[in-house]
Amino acid sequence: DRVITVAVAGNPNSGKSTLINAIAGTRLHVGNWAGVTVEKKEAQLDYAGRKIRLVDLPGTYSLSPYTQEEIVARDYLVNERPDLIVNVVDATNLERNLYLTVQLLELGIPVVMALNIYDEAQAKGYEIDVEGIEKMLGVAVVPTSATKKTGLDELFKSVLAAADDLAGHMPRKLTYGEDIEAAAEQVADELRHRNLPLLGRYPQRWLLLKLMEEDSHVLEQMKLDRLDFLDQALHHLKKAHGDDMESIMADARYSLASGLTREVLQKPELRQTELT
Ligand code: GDP
Ligand code: K
Repeated sequence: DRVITVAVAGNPNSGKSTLINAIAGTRLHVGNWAGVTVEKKEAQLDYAGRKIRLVDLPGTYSLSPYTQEEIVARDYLVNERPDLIVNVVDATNLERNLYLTVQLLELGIPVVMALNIYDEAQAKGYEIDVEGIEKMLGVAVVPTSATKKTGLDELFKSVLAAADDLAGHMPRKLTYGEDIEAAAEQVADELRHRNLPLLGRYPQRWLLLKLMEEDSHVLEQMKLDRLDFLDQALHHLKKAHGDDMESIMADARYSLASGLTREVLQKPELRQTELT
């Protein structure tokens, strides 16, 4: 029987460790990621007669190429291509957590969201439109509480359902605004005309967005020192926004994350102080 590889990704303090411990317990193996002092936790699980390999990625806020944790997480996702990603999201910090979610969706790998710390969100009176998140992102969303061990069965059911139909669980392609998408088209066009090394090796949308960001790590790996075509395609965008590409792309992702949060999260009204 095929082993389903599931990468677990999330922000620091999303409860990822607690969740993985609750799921895997003593079957967890702890080591290090190759070449770095970042802890690697893995577990082989049997669930409903299926074999699942869980790989815990370092907690990160982003998939930029700056911290060791970010590099480990993104290299794993891009190079190893797990069957799916469980994205652990802190339901009490939806907007910030969705910034990473947006980046995970760029990879074109099916995502199941564990909407964790859901108990606390409920205690705070937050109303979260779970189905709304599912519809807008094209991912399955399961409310969980890692500390109370609730929602874990449902999470695994969703993981297996996605594993059985990976193609049917591809996330929605999020668009980043007209001018960015137009420039992306231009870059994509240029790429098609060039026989670049490693072009076929990366997820295409992810690669395109990383090139747009002028991501140093990707440019280096692709041995792209001649960036004239990127410069041309991005010149207007940079001028119009008065910013560098990295900030422009980060803003686009933040505005997606905050727009989504506005749609799906209702916090209780702050009570007006009664003056009578
Ligand atoms: P990590 O950094 O993502 O691995 O987060 P941890 O697993 O260390 O959890 C961070 C904090 O959140 C700890 O104090 C946990 O006890 C708490 N926590 C984790 N999951 C939940 C949850 O589902 N509900 C509540 N209320 N607290 C949680
Ligand atoms: K922690």
